[in-house]
Amino acid sequence: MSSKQAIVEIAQSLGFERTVIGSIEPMDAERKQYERWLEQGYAAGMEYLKRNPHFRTSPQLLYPNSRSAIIVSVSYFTQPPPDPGPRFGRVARYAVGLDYHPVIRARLRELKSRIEEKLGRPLIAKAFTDDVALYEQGYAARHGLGFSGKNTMIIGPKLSGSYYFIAELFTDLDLDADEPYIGTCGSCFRCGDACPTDAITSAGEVDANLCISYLTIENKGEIPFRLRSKIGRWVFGCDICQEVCPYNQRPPESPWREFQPSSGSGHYIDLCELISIENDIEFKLRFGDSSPLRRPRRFGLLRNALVVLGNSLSRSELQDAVVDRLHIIESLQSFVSREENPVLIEHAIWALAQSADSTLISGAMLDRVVDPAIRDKFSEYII
Ligand code: B12
Ligand code: SF4
Ligand code: SF4
Repeated sequence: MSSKQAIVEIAQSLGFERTVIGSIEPMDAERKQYERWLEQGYAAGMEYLKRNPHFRTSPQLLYPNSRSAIIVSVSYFTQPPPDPGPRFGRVARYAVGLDYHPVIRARLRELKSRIEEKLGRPLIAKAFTDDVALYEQGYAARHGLGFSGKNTMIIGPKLSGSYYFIAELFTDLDLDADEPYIGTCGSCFRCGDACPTDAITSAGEVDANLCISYLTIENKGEIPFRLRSKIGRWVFGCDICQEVCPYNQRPPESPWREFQPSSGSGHYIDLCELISIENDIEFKLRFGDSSPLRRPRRFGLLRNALVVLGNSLSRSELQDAVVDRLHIIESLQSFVSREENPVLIEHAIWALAQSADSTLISGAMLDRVVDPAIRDKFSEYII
């Protein structure tokens, strides 16, 4: 058995679904693609992506001494339970369990030890996933992990779909690199048609300024008014462009306990409980060190929760769900009375304003909105 075949088998036994080998050649064509994306302003406020595209497409610079990389995928797919009701927000599948970064790095270290045992020699190797300056999707597509779909996800062969993470183990092994996998979306554009914010261009690019995943996770400021209703129930991330993809009709379930909803916050999170978190210390206690939901911090996660609660209040079917409606309204009103952050106060008043009932917002509440332009806008909602 060749070293490559042995590596693929060991990776599979650890739960990595697909394994390909990457070279350390510069990725010139991918750099052009990446720079074009940046030039169009699609990176939004993610400043780190704008620094040094040359480095992100130069695997040879990533880890000195490496001669190739073992590129792997692992599924994070789990099926959500039935919708528990309007005061709950939806969490994207990749985040329902534990933060994938340390989990995958630990498994890659295990992969390294097992390869060392098999080859009978120590490896010079380093594990990466997402946290490094590497254009991972370009790298994965270049070496056949899958093809780049119009939703920009790397879609694996044989209906394995796109619900998986990409990770790499750079090593000093001299292995033959794999060729690209040829796949196609054909004339399909379901993802673009289904995207609530039209973030996917017809050329198959994602404009992060419009993407719910960016708006709810990476965005450090307010959520623009015009996009709030389009966020729907998504309190953290978004899976719509993957849910509608025909390649994702029967995705393999995640093999790892760490990515199961029972290991983390789960598919739905109680938003009234979330907005009762009063400060950063309470937030840290609630989410600890291993939840992906801590990334936008208290400010970002509560901002998202307020938008989703507003969207729930605006839904006509909620007019019959009296208990939920009252609970949401009381939680929002109490939030406005005690919160200090002006941007969060504004989002909470916006949420109350989504209800058909104009008596919910008092003049005293409006006094808490610091921006006069926004205050004027809200005054339309009170009698
Ligand atoms: C920044 C980032 C984001 C941003 C921007 C997303 C984007 N599409 O660029 C935001 C916050 C929006 C985001 C969201 C998500 N992300 Co993200 N993200 C990244 C990150 C850090 C960099 C991505 C990047 O370089 N974008 C820049 C542009 C240039 O790349 P691009 O999307 O590939 O776009 C080009 C191609 O589509 C290209 N194209 C067209 N045809 C072809 C053909 C070929 C061969 C190639 C190579 C390209 C290509 O045209 C575009 C350029 O003009 C990577 C990790 C990493 N270090 O690389 C994870 C990563 C891409 N994200 C990931 C995930 C899981 C998600 C979400 C599903 C999470 C969620 N559920 O909310 C969503 C999906 C949204 C979407 N449809 O893209 C996974 C994707 C795994 C996979 N199977 O592909 C990655 C790889 C992390 C990981 N290690 O697993 N993400
Ligand atoms: S993640 Fe959601 S908002 Fe972003 S491109 Fe996909 S469907 Fe659109
Ligand atoms: S939904 Fe259609 S167009 Fe979009 S990625 Fe899947 S196959 Fe491609």
